[in-house]
Amino acid sequence: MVIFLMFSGLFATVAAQDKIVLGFSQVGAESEWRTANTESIKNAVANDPRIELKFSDAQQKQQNQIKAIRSFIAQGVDVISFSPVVQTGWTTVLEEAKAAGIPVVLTDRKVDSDESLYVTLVGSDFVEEGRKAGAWLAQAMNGQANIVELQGTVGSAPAIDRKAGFEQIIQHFPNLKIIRTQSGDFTRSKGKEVMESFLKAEGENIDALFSHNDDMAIGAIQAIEEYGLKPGEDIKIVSIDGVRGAFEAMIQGKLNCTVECNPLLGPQLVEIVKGVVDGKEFPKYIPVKENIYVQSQAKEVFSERKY
Ligand code: GZL
Repeated sequence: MVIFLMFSGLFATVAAQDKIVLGFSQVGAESEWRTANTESIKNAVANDPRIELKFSDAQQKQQNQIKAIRSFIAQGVDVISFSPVVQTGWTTVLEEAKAAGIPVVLTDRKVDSDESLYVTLVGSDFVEEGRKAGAWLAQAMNGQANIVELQGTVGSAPAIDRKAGFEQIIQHFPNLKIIRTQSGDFTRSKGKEVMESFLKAEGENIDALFSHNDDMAIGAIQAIEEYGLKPGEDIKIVSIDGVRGAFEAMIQGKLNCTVECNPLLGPQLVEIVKGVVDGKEFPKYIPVKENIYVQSQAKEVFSERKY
């Protein structure tokens, strides 16, 4: 009997040590992309008996993410992970996590803090996404267009880097000009509102729209139609994410191109978290594989899309 108790105690100890509590702070629920990203993370954790998830939605506010990370530290979770809503302002809380001996894994977006404060970042190359969008538009417009730009959340890595990548390409075409640019905060409603102001100011002078995500592009499509122009024809549109709504808009001929930004990071994150606990080494950046899709492909690809 004593031996059995010893073994069951030993087993329980091993089992307890094996359990991993992961604290995850998500940006919010601002877009189809974010919804798919959250679903991917929750599903991957649900399918792994080793991991218990503590999930927090920051409603796109940095102070809420910092509060959640501090709460995870106080609870003594095993690993902290988050998608930073903006690039700056994380060093203090990351130093607190380090002092508490809790490893941090970044997903989706980078931070400006020293890379010694986190294990790795798993996410997309936003500069490359911007370059792909610029290259497609330059070719589609034969190097000549007045472009309006809907930027993502001010200060966020995707907004900063997608703009940089897009401009790296169009700077080579003197007749490709960004005539208006403003943030639509990655949401459909704000994208529509800003596009309405662009149309009021520039009207038929606009040849093309570059939107940092599909949700703002879908909002802009509504504004263009309400203004009396044909989106995808009078105004060519290229955006980023590759969400279901973008494929539906391409099938309707209202969007011309979407650059994929893969939100399905859940399985990769789960493997990284287990690896971190098990003492594995990781590179500071783990890229995600992505494509680009144009209108002519939309119908055949749509049924295979996973988000
Ligand atoms: C990109 C991600 C961006 C998406 C938007 O990895 O951070 O945030 O492009 C989302 O749709 O809101």
